[in-house]
Amino acid sequence: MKLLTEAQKRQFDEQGYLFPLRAFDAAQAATYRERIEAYERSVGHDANRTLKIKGHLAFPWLMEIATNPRILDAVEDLIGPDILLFGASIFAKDGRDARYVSWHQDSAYFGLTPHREVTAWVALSEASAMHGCLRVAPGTHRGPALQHVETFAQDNMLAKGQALQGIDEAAAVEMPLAAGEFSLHHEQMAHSSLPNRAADRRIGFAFFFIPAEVRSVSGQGRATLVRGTDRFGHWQPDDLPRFDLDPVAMRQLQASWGAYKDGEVKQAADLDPVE
Ligand SMILES: O=C(O)CCC(=O)C(=O)O
Repeated sequence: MKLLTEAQKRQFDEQGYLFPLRAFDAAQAATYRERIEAYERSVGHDANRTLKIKGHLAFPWLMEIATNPRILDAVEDLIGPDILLFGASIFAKDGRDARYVSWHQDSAYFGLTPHREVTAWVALSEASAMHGCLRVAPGTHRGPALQHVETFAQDNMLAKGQALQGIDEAAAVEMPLAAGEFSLHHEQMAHSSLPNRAADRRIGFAFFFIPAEVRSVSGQGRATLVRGTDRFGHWQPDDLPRFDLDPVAMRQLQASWGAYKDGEVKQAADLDPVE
């Protein structure tokens, strides 16, 4: 084991989530936050509009977070040594912001098989219960693929406002994090978050990791080997940013976010079984 204890690994396997773990200190988190906010000032809109699905292709320093050794050590303890990063999305709520994230399973839209993806949600500012931190519904990671209603609700931060019905709110577990900490959740874990009732923003970046054996159900996707060896070749390499907002990498980012948001991406429960 590289970072986690046996008890932490067991907790993840049985419950589907783990927190809090530290990636970097609060000062480093503040530096990353400032870079996000400098980008928002320069483009004149909130980063949620653009840094989605392949958000890590916008800036080399986002790849620096994605390859943070503590994050990769924890991920390796859960999915093994050959790790690909296939995506990353920002989830930034303003202070006193009504926006929320409805209950959903990432596995419904990721199009991966088998379901071994793990998300590291990294806090770049404080994410307490008051700030609308991530919440999970323990045990839902064991499946099955649940049916989402696509609401496209205005304050819902998900692209399709996809929402699971009937999740037991009373059993939900909140995962508060300090700036620089991260949580881990399994791709089938139902998760959500409430509005931010605090004055400060709540900024998190979610990084999506898979073991190299996992493939996309919709042909050869693109991903970045961040540790170990890829002996399977299921993924073409991403166009990584050589510098901030590298146009080549940004083209890939925009194409994948556009295809996800506007395209006909179907949820798993609507597809024929592939396994
Ligand atoms: O940040 C949030 O509130 C939701 C994050 C999320 O849905 C995810 O990390 O998959």
